[in-house]
Amino acid sequence: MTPITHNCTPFEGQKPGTSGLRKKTKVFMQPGYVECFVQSIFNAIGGVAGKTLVVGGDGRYYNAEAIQIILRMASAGGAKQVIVGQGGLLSTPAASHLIRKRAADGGLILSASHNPGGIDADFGLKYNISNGGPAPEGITDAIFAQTKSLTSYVTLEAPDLDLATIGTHSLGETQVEIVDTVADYATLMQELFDFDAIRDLIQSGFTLRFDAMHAITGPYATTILQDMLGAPKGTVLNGVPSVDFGKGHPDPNPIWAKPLVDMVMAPEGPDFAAASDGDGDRNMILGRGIYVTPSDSLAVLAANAHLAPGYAKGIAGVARSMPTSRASDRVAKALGVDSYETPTGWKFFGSLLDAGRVTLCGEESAGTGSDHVREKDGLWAVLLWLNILAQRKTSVQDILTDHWSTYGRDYYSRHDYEAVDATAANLLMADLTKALPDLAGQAFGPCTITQADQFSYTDPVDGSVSQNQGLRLQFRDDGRAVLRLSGTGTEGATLRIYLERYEGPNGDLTIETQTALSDLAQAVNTLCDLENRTGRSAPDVMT
Ligand code: VG1
Ligand code: CO
Repeated sequence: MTPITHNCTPFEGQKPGTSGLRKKTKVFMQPGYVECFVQSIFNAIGGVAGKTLVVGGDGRYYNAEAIQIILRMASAGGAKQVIVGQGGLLSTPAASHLIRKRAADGGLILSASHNPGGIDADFGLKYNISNGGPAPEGITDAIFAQTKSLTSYVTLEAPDLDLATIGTHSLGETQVEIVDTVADYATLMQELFDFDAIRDLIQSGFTLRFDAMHAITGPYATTILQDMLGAPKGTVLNGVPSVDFGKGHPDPNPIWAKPLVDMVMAPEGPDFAAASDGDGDRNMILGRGIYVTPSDSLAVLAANAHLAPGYAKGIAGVARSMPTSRASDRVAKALGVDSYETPTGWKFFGSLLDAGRVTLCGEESAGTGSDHVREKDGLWAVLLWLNILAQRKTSVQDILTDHWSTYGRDYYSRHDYEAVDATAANLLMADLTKALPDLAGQAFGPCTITQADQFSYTDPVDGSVSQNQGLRLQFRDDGRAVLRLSGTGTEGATLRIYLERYEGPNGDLTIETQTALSDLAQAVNTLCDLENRTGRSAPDVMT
């Protein structure tokens, strides 16, 4: 099989966002589109000759076709080996683990994560580096530069490979190994957590549900929770992945996973419930009668991680994205370990994890993870929660109540305005940026701004600088609002407004969240003239 060079003209807009390139599926299906982006990745990393790559995705529409394109191009580029999940399926954390375990040079992950799937929905592709984590900005910038000047790509003429059967194939000079989707990941989880204790907890009558939302965690959760930990059949809901996620929106939050939330809020609901997203890196944690806001989940996990064998020696530090609440900082301070504030997106945690500065990382968007891989990891978070519950022998509600009475409570919510007119959203951000220097001292009802700035980040390990990472408004009495535009959407602009307010251990810890934040929300609405500018009277999603 001789590699064939095809001339091409660059596609516009192949710019990786918060987590890779995400577009409408039909955009990816244009002839040459995947090829041009993959060639740009290969060029940006100095080619793939002699390299080993991991390839897999969340199984959404076009997953299988895109993988065949990648395999042919990897072979044409001289790759030594490509390791592929059976059926082309790998969750994002499992792909990260496989890259590390097999000492691969990198990997390509096919997913648009929490975005819906299907021919009329979204598709995505991203490159991860040899540490198993998303490519840092230096590399994504180089990829984007390549996409703009690309003149040709190289591929093979070869039939599709059978991805369904475990084993090794030859494609040209390249060895393609099809591996079990779940096995290596399940083994890693077994090493980190006390499976016996969790099994005993479940045996004792503790009830749980896990909603895989018709996405990639179905097979992982079924193997781990039901087969290995003995949870009864029916524990995993929507456990068979489908190309359009059962026409749902695989985003584990109170809006899109409402049936699960309703179940757990009922008096006879399960003791514990959780859900994950399209590619398996997010988690939502619920206990009977309580939704655990992701920022609190990170803080609780940091305070209790030592109860799991994998973290028994304690944690080195905690990192959170800037819009994530400061709850985890309070735990880090009490533990006497470092805390870090990074821009949004898991790619910013990699250098801290590699340097051993932090053990746990988290984002308000339902992302939590540790140094076991270099991606956030939904099922990992679920298992760490279960391990903690097995040791503490108490309810999720009690763990939170206890946590707040020790550290105080960071009331927190994110308000999303989705698919807003992009020009209007950009103008809103530009105007607010211009106004920043004059905001300190301005009052909106009971809320007075004390400080306003734009977040820019200098990576403490490699010194790289990332500007324009969100607008921060600090309020009197320890309130905070952050505004930024999403980098994962595929339609118009999504405006995210993050609201939080701290209440000390002796304050009122039982206010309903939206009520606790209503003055702040109103202040931001007035300051930004939200209703006029977005054309919306309320957010589309409140987490
Ligand atoms: C969102 C979240 C961010 C997360 C990213 C990828 O990005 O806010 O915290 O890292 O999605 O997660 P943005 O730019 O839309 O705010 V996933 O599970 O979609 O890979
Ligand atoms: Co995801």
